[in-house]
Amino acid sequence: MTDKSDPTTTRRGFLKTGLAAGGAMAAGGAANAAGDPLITEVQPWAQELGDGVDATPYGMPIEFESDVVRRNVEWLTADTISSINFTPIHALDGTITPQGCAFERHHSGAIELRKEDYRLMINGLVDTPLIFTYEDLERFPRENHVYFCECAANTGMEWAGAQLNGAQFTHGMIHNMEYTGVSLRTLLEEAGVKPEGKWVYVEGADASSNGRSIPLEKALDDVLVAFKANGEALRKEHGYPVRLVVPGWEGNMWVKWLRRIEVGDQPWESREETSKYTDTLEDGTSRKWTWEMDAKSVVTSPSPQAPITHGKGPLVITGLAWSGRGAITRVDVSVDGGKSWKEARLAAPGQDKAISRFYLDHDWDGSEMLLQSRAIDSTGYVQPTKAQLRDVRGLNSIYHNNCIQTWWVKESGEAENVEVS
Ligand SMILES: Nc1nc2c(c(=O)[nH]1)N[C@H]1C(S)=C(S)[C@@H](COP(=O)(O)O)O[C@H]1N2
Ligand SMILES: [Mo]
Repeated sequence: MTDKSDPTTTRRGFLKTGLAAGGAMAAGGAANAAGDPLITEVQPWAQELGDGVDATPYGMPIEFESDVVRRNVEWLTADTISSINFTPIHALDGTITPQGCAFERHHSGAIELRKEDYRLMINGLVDTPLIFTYEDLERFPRENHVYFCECAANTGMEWAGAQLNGAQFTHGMIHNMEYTGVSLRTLLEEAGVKPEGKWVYVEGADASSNGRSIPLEKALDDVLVAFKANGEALRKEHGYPVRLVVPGWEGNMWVKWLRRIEVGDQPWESREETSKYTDTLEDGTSRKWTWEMDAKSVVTSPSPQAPITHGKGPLVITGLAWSGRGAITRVDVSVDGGKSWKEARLAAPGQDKAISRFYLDHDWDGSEMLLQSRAIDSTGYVQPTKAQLRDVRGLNSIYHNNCIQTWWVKESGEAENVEVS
């Protein structure tokens, strides 16, 4: 990429020139092999010894990655206890979210609950009410599954117009982890659900209790009582020692510090499913029981927090796509605000109710772009534009905003959150 004015530069040509210039790619064209001290001089890290194996019994990210952290937006909530922070999706790649930077949403703060003090009760319309200790749960057949968890309020601040400047803030109320646990079906079968049993009520051990009604059909389908995430114990903030995993359904139902499951014959109409987590429409009425998270996607890079810094030529456009109704089958990317679309490359075949990573290997001509992505899932559903969503839902909603996101990428490579109508 020595000749930045040549618009015909192909990827292969680019790589060849890069090598010929002796590593000019990384140094932005300033260095060459002969004069680059990083190559010609023995560096400090090669003149001394590194850390011993006892330096970090549990490893933390290297200091140079210290900006890849959860962030909160102060004015969103009255305090940081009943609040939310956001996953730095603009800086991650692949699909698995490390627990240490996976968004947190608490209604009464993250509590500390020892395994020894943990109890899970199943009561209500069952043959035998049961109480499990943590050790009891470990003796049931175990399963492993990767699922995304998205707060229903993700992207909720964008209904009226483009507001928060960064994918972390517009789309970061999501994480995707591999869970280990026992299927809820197994535990319900152990207790024996009575024929009148049609719903379960799940609640947490924290002060908020965060109780929700789940139809029995879902409870017997793919819901997990999980105690590990990404191979290790759940972090305190994600519900240690045990949380509920409700694949494809809104994050609020994924009860953390799970303490009780009651079987009943009708829904409980709790706070979290009446005054909260319902969707107010244009005429003032509200939709309820909107559990499933519809197909959605976002370009994570380039984006406002991940500008293009390397000039025109080869550019990796990447992002995330997911659907609570199945697997992602296709993602399209537009660089012209939705006038034309190109099919992106999925890094792996879409998995049921899990995040997919997509890439578009693009040759950027250096002109401004209106960058969008559009997800399509295994039901054939196509992610809607903001206008299409507003037509159906109006402007009163907070939850379940799954519209197409637009980043205005400028000639400088900087990007801004904008709306295309
Ligand atoms: N017990 C309990 N469970 C809870 C909550 C809570 O405040 N208490 N918050 C819910 C909400 S609204 C969401 S979006 C998810 C977030 O899970 P996370 O904090 O692991 O990201 O947990 C859900 N489970
Ligand atoms: Mo949530």
